[in-house]
Amino acid sequence: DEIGDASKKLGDASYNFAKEVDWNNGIFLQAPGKFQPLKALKAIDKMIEMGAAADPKLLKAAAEAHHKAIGSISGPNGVTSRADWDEVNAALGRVVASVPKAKVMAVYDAVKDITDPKVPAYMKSLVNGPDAEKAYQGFLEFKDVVAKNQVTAASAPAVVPSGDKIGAAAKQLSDASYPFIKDIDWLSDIYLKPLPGKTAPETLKAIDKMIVMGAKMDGNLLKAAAEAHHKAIGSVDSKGVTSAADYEAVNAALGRLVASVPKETVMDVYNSMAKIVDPTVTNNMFSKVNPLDAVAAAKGFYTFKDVVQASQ
Ligand code: DGD
Ligand code: CLA
Ligand code: PID
Ligand code: PID
Ligand code: PID
Ligand code: PID
Ligand code: PID
Repeated sequence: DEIGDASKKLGDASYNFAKEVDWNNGIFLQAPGKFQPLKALKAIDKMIEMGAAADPKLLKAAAEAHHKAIGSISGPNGVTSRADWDEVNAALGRVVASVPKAKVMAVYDAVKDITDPKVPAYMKSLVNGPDAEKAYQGFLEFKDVVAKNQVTAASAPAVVPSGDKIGAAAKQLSDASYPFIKDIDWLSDIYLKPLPGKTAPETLKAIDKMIVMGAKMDGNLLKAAAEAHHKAIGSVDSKGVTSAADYEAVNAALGRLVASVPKETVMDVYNSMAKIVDPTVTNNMFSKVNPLDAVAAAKGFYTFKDVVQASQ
């Protein structure tokens, strides 16, 4: 396709730049300016809306391309192979082309809103400047090909299941865990801190397992889960807490999503996360909430998972 061809030209223009970026740099975990969690949540919300509008088949292909690219990483900077770099660009270009332009620009504008204007120049100062300029020029040409192939209407909204066992179990889980949800400090910057003692390549292994799980998920249920999160973000209070009803809808959507992949795929995520999440992290989280609320939530979760497993 045209986007695939254009990705080769983009690769010619940008792979030198890709090799110069230190992909393992901890700086990418930082907020790109002043820490403004509620504004950042708005930017994430725009990404969720874009993801929900995208063609599920193309999202799946993009997840697969990222998984493959993680497999060909080499060198201290963590760069993928030239061929996989091109494949990721092509896959993302196709995702972008599957949503209306306004949804893409809404992400751009919302991210711009939380990004200090000095960030781009600082990023450029870390690489060879002319290579960054060449890559940007290549991106501008690529985007014209994407725009030419872009849809004008979003894909149809998800079909949301109802009257199922997971929906009923989600009500129980949500009633049991909403007090815990209200105890959590959602506006803290602790969630942007690196995991103690873990390097980027170690963390990437766990992310890779999530990508693999995402690629196996039912596309309609993934879209439904994204829509449920978008709705939930719409009802957050000044502390970032969503309504009880929207919280329940998120749990139901995520339970159905988990049930759409094999148990081993879910356990691969859990086991790889358990390798990088030290008990000091979970204990620290626990120390900041009402312990009775956390235990009630945990009981709710371990009951819920049996219902999910039964539909898996
Ligand atoms: C937890 C899990 C929450 C941990 C929160 C921190 C996670 C941070 C994730 C880092 C993100 C990095 C990626 C994002 C970066 C993006 C960058 C671009 O507190 C365990 C041990 C292992 C815990 C770590 C693994 C967590 C994996 C969770 C899935 C990951 C999801 C993905 C996250 C990121 C992205 C999302 C999109 O399981 O877990 C607490 C448990 O810890 C406590 O241990 C459990 C035992 O495992 C279990 O066997 C049992 O003993 C239980 O139960 C206690 O404790 C007992 C009874 O058996 C129950 O019936 C019940 O009564 C209970 O007691 C009541 O207390
Ligand atoms: Mg989510 C999970 C935040 C958007 C899909 N997501 C999580 C949690 C965290 C979170 C609360 C990971 C850390 C953790 O396990 O804490 N997501 C979060 C935010 C946003 C977002 C802030 C922003 C909008 N997510 C989002 C989108 C999608 C997903 C758009 C795609 C549709 N997310 C997704 C999945 C999963 C998460 C598939 C998870 O599996 C993971 C999770 O919750 O695992 C348990 C602990 C969890 C909580 C504090 C909230 C859940 C409360 C449960 C139901 C009860 C509590 C049990 C116990 C006390 C602690 C967990 C024990 C553990 C062993 C399971
Ligand atoms: C400017 C000035 C003009 C010239 C110009 C110009 C530049 C405009 C630009 C630009 C626009 C632009 C847009 C970009 C957009 C990037 C979008 C990224 C989206 C990320 C998402 C992430 C996600 C996911 C995912 C799917 C999940 C949801 C999420 C489901 C269903 C200024 C040059 C024209 C770069 C969507 C993918 C996992 C949230 O106009 O004179 O330069 O860049 O998890 O969805 O699960
Ligand atoms: C524009 C203007 C509108 C019209 C429009 C428009 C276009 C927007 C577009 C577009 C946005 C867009 C985005 C693209 C992004 C590509 C990103 C590629 C990333 C590749 C990576 C590869 C890798 C790895 C990996 C992880 C490793 C690092 C690496 C570590 C720690 C402008 C059309 C709407 C194409 C990250 C995955 C292995 C490097 O909005 O008027 O056209 O395209 O090895 O991580 O090692
Ligand atoms: C233990 C001991 C026993 C008792 C027990 C026990 C507990 C086991 C547990 C547990 C397992 C477990 C699993 C959990 C899994 C969570 C998985 C989360 C996945 C997140 C993903 C994120 C993503 C995306 C997304 C889609 C994108 C890709 C991504 C596309 C196509 C220890 C109780 C049995 C919690 C997949 C969603 C946006 C990466 O066994 O005695 O306690 O928890 O962006 O894909 O866009
Ligand atoms: C298990 C054991 C295997 C069998 C198995 C199994 C099950 C795994 C499961 C499962 C995993 C799982 C995960 C679920 C996670 C639910 C997470 C809910 C999160 C809700 C949120 C709501 C909100 C918001 C929001 C953003 C705001 C904060 C809030 C800010 C900054 C165990 C079956 C494989 C259900 C986060 C979105 C508005 C609170 O593996 O043997 O069954 O379920 O307002 O953010 O304000
Ligand atoms: C213990 C012992 C067992 C019993 C048990 C137990 C307790 C475990 C616990 C607990 C685990 C736990 C985990 C919690 C996790 C919360 C995760 C929240 C994530 C929030 C995010 C918010 C955000 C944003 C956002 C984008 C911004 C950055 C952020 C930028 C650029 C010990 C009870 C099981 C509470 C990710 C989205 C706005 C950070 O296990 O016997 O009690 O709690 O602002 O992006 O700014």
